[in-house]
Amino acid sequence: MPKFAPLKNDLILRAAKGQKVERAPIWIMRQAGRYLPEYHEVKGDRDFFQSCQDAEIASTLTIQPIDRFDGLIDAAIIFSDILVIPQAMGFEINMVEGKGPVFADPLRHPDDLAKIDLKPDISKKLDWAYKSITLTREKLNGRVPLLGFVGAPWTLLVYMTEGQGSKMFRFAKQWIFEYPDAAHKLLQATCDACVEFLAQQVVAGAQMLQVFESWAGELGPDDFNTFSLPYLKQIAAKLPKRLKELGVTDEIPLTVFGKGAWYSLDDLCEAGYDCVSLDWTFDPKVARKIVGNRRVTLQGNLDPGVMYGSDQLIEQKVKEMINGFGIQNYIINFGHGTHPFMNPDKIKLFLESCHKYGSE
Ligand code: 1CP
Repeated sequence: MPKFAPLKNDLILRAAKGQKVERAPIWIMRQAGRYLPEYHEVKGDRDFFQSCQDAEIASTLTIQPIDRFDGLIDAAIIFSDILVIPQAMGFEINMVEGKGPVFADPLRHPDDLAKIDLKPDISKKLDWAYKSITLTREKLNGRVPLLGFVGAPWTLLVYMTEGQGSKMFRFAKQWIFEYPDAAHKLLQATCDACVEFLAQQVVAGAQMLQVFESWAGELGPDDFNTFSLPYLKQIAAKLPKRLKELGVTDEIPLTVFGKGAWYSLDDLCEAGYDCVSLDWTFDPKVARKIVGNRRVTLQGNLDPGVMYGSDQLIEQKVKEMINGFGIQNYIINFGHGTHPFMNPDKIKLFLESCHKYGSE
C-alpha cells in the first residue's frame, strides 16, 4: 500500500458520509479536458488512450483544473475513460477527433461474445491505471481527494454493442430485447470487472468512487430495474467485501449517476450508495423530498449549458440550486459534463458563486 500525504481538504469525503461541513464541496464532471487550453498544450496530437495510459501525462491533465481553479475545487478525478473496461475485455477502440470513441468490432450477435474476454485479469490489464492513480495522488500531495470511476454495465453494453455513441440505440436494444440471456451474461461479466477495477483503484490510492450510468435514461423504469439496477446494486454490495479482502478501507464513499433516469431516485437511495448524482431535470426540492430522511448525499445538478449565460445568470442559477438542495448532505456539480466549447472563465465564476452561496 503506498503511503500518501495527509489530506488538507476532506470536505467532499465528509459531505459524502453525511458529516457536517462548513461549505458544500464542489467538483465538475469532465473538469479536465477539452475546454482547457492547457489540456490541448499537453495532449498535443497524442492519442487519447495513450494519454490516459501515460501516468505522467494523465496525472498532469488530472491536476490542471486543480491548479487553474486553485482553492475553488474540492476533488480531482483521474484522467481516464469508462471505455477502459471494454479495452481490457479485448475491444479495439479508436478515439476519433470530433466524433468520439469508435469500436473496431462491436458485438452484434450473442456468438460474438466468444471474441471477447469475459473474465479479464483487471489487476494486470489495467495496471497503467493504478500507476497513474498512485502518481497523481503523490503529486496532489493532499490538496484534494482523488476520485476513481467506472462506467456501469448497461452503459458499457451500449458502447460494446453500438460501437460508438448513439441516438437510436438499435443494437443495444436488440441485445436486451432479442437476446436477453446473452445481454445478462455480458452485463454480469462487465459488473464483475467493474467491482474489481473500482477495488484496485482504491488500492492504488483513489479516495472516492463514482459509477457512471450515463445511458440510464434510455431505459424505461421496468427495463432499468431489469438491466441496470441489479448490477448497480451488486457493485455497491460486492465492493466493500472485495476491499476488505484486499486489506484496504471499506469506508470509501461511492456515488452513482444514473443520467436521465428520474424515476429511479427512490430505488437508487436503497441501492447501497453514499451519494446519488442528479442531472438537471430534477428540481432540487423535489429530489430532497424523495430522499426524505434516508442517509444519502445528493450531487449535482446545474445544466452545464448555463455556462453559456451571462455572469449574472450563472450566479442566480447557482444561488437557486444551492437554496434548493441546502448546504449539508450535498456535493455541488453539473448535471453532466463540461462541453469542449466552454469558457474556463465562466467555469471559474461558477466555482466562485458556489463558494459564495454554498458556505454556512
Ligand atoms: O475530468 C474528467 O472528468 C476527465 C475524466 C473522464 C471521465 C470521468 C473522461 C475523459 N471521460 C470520462 C467518463 C466518460 N467517458 C463517460 C461518463 C460520463 C459522461 O456521461 O459524460 C462517457 C459516456 C464516456 C465516453 C466518451 N469518452 C465519450 C462520449 C461518446 C458518446 O458520444 O457517447 C467521449 C467523447 C469520450 C472521450 C473523452 N473522455 C475524456 C475526455 C477528455 C474525452 C475527449 C477526448 C478528446 O477528444 O480529447
